[in-house]
Amino acid sequence: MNIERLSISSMLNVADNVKQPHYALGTILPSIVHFGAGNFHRAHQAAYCDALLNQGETRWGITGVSLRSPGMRDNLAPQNYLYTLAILGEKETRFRVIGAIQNLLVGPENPQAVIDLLASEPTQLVTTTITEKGYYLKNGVIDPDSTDIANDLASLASPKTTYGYLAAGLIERASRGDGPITVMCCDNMNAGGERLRDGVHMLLAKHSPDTVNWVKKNVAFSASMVDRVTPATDELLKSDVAKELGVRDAAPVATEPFTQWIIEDNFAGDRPPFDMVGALFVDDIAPFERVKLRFLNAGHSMLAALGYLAGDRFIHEALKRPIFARFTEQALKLNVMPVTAVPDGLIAEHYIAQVFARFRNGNLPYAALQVATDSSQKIQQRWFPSIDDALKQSGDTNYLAFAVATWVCFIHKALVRGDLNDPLIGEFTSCSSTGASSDVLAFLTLAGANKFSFFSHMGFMASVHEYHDYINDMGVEQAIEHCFE
Ligand code: CS2
Repeated sequence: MNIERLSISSMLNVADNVKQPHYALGTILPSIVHFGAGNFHRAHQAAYCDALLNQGETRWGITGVSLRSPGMRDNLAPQNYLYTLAILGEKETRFRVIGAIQNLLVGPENPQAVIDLLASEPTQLVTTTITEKGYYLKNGVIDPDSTDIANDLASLASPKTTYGYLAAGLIERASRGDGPITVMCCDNMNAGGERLRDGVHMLLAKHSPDTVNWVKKNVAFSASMVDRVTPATDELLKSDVAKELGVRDAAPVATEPFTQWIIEDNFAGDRPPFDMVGALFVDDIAPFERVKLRFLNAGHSMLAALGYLAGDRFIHEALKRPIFARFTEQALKLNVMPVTAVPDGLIAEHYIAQVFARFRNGNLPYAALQVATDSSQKIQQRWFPSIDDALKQSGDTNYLAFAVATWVCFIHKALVRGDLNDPLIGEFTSCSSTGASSDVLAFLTLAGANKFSFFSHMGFMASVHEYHDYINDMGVEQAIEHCFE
């Protein structure tokens, strides 16, 4: 397409009906450093920052850091880091140009630049969307044997992990005597702030025990609950954006109208006034994280496995099958709800209904395989704690047992078809059998189930095996019909 590329200079040509930054592009102070500037971050946190900048809060620009690939930087640098957010509602689509990202660093190209930035006085807040696998957890704790963690334990000269960059940056910040700073998790994690703190302390103990006290006094490790369904970008989006804006964008993002950000009010550096633009500061983040993971993300992962087994490409397609919609809703209402404390004022049934309405948005197709990416890391937070709680309280766990069985079948089928995208793909490949029941134990062990009590609960595991066999014998829809209808 022979049209101009989106950039500060071509902004003048962007169609008037597209919402654009009101602030002077190029004059923003980036006091936030963000690890993992992928689509989710660009649709969520960067949109909040953009709204703040529009209100005149011109300190809260972002410098992004990519830990591996230069792809996003290569797409955005020629555009002065501007990009389009396409907000796709069921009936209406809106476009908005976001200018909150000021720069994007690629860690491996110049690790010292990232370390210096973390140490520099104007940096007040560091945030992360590095996905579950970026925390290197094995059975709930940071795995010192993973190659990347071992690299950072050996030396912080060229860190491979976010923990490594943070530790190196904080050592430098402490030695310069620069001020306090907040590190905040924006991933779908339980107690994400504590995990970041643990990783940093593990590396400090090795490399700079003297810095530990400074960190205890000057760094807040905080967490937040982030929510906005944001699929991967496809070519159709790029051409829709070009038509609408009249300029070309190599990296637009599509997202839904809904957005939510609940932030643990635990800051050491200056606190960006995100509450001015719709975020909520709370003292206790745990119930919010729990609700999101156990209902929204848990339901997503169920629909992804069910849909994949039935041949659906997208979540909204899986939800069009009444049997899957009913199954997932019952799983959340009958198995998860009774054992999940929700924040004051939230009604779980309403929350679930809203989640389903969002998932049904066919204008924003979300691939089942995207949700199923890294599922071995996801289900240990999304499903396993609910199962243990339900067993402890003698609650119903049949739907969750069936969900676990569908996941085992999903891994097997995705392996065979070459569709599996998971950090443990090598391990899954070497222990996979021919779809037999032994997969159940082997796969669940890889997903960290042995740390949970359900794994040694004979009744629960017998159900998983039984459901697994039904699914293999009769297909997933008939198996649900046979077992639950
Ligand atoms: C999804 C989430 O891909 C996934 O695993 O469950 O990314 C989900 O879309 C977001 O958490 C919504 O906020």
